[in-house]
Amino acid sequence: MAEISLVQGDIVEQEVDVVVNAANSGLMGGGGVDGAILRAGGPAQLEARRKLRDRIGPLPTGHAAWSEAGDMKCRWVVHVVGPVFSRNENRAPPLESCYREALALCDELGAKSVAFPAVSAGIYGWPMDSAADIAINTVRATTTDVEDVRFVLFGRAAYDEFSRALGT
Ligand code: AR6
Repeated sequence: MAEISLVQGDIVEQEVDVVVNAANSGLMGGGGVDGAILRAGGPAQLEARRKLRDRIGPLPTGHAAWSEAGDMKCRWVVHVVGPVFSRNENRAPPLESCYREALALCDELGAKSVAFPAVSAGIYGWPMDSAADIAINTVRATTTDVEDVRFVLFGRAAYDEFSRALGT
């Protein structure tokens, strides 16, 4: 079973096999964590993303796909597309699926360590307390060969919500 830990900081600085990106379906970059990961990965990651997109087309919400990381310290970036938060519709299932599919891809790649951001909890508007519960509960319930699962949170408030969800 994976050991889950929390870090307050910038996900692009993590020394892990895989960094998970909160992407959009187009896969070619955006704001938030996606922009930071693409800047850190440079032109080589942009090219890897272009090849991925040309091969698979738009990545649907709730799904994951990997590309090379370019100039980042990690070996691979696993892109997931979280759902936009809705008050009228329960979109927890696709958010859970982002974490499950990302871990399954890590297993295929043979990755032993992975850093996740709080998927959907920024531009996509998901309340941090609920995003944290879903992230932690889903990873706990997923069987994986990954040994080190790290949630990398931007800011104290996000860190505190994940800490509560983890029970630490
Ligand atoms: N390291 C760790 N966490 C970060 C970093 C970072 N460098 N930068 C932001 N966060 P978001 P989403 C936090 O908006 O809600 C993009 O345009 C941030 O504070 O990155 O899934 C994509 O292309 C928040 O807590 O992702 C999509 O269009 C969390 O990461 C859309 O945004 C996620 O915020 C995806 O929106």
